[in-house]
Amino acid sequence: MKLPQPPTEESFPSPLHHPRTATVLGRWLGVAITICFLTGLFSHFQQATPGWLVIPSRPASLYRVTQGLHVLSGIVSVPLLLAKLWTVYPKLFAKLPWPPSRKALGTVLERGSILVLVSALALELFIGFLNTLQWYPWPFPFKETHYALAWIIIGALLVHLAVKLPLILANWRRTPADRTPLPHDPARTPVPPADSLPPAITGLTRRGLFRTVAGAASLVGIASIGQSVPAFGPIAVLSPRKPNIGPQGLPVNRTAEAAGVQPVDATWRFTIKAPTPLSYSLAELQALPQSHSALPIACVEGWSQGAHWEGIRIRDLLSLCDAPPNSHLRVISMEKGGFYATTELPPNFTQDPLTLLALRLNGAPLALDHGYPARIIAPNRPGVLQTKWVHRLEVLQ
Ligand SMILES: Nc1nc2c(c(=O)[nH]1)N[C@H]1C(S)=C(S)[C@@H](COP(=O)(O)O)O[C@H]1N2
Ligand SMILES: [Mo]
Repeated sequence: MKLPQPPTEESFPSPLHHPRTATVLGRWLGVAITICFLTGLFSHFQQATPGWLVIPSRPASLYRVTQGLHVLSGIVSVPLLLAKLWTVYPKLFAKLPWPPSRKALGTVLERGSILVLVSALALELFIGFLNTLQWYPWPFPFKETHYALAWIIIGALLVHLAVKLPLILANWRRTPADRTPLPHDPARTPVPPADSLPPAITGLTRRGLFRTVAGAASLVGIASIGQSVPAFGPIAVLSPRKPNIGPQGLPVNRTAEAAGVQPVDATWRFTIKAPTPLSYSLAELQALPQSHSALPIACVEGWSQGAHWEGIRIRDLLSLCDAPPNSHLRVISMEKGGFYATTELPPNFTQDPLTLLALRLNGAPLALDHGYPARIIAPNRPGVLQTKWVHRLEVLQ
């Protein structure tokens, strides 16, 4: 009895497995990954700013755009990656050159780099998407892992591009074959018995496949973009937070209850550690000159929403306590523990006139879940650094 043979590369005769398809889909995936990587780096540097880097406080909505693009390009990469993998998976069954030679070594290294690329990318997109759902079913820290994987992906991608460059260049341009349904590659199709039907003609052209994949990518994009573009909010089935749903028309990432913060009473004081230390009651803060800022909350998880804030300019507070306007500030929340209980405001954020110790949001005192009695709101910053329930500032230099 003859045992069934394992498939070989030739067992997958669809012409859609052609390097031209892989080149086009790879290009799209490459663009999405590059956007995702660069916007991700920006977000990383916002949260861990290296000494040599000064992050500007303007344009005020820059982070809203970059982080919206980060999550969008990541989500769109999922169907692109699946399509790309489908196009090239017959390669998994290609025979290794035997006996071992230098060429075989090259092939092994090339496949190793693809294995690293695909597994790192799949894991990156998976944990990134779960993070937008605030779901962390793994024992490792999300942020550090997400960041390390990004570099592994970029390294493996560069190796992959270098190895495939001749093939990519040879298939870069559109050809008439993109538009015609091609018969299965006769070289790859097993010779049929004489009395059988002729080899099947596949119905889908390459262009048809490209349109299908572009359609799928657009669909997941449109189903998630509503978390930062309010007009698409009602159809944002892939995003857990809708921009205008929440107290005072603004979503809440962490409620006061979850953060263990209690409502304050009349004994509450707001203090500043500075050359001239200051201490205010809430009524005294309310009696200081108030300024307005229209600024978005742009969460690292992708949702964002514009809002109208009212409060005291940080640089006004700095002049009241005799600190220079470009002081570096530590912001301390009443929240105990947690990653965002204390944050830092670098000089160009403290001196920006839009940066406020906000007391009011959209025409009313801050809701407890939005940081009552006082919070930081600054332009071009990730939501995680817009500290809520602030009760103390410390001038660092
Ligand atoms: N003290 C404190 N401030 C915080 C947080 C927190 O967990 N604790 N969450 C941050 C995050 S992740 C975001 S996106 C914004 C959300 O602000 P909002 O709940 O007012 O929309 O608050 C930020 N400020
Ligand atoms: Mo956030």
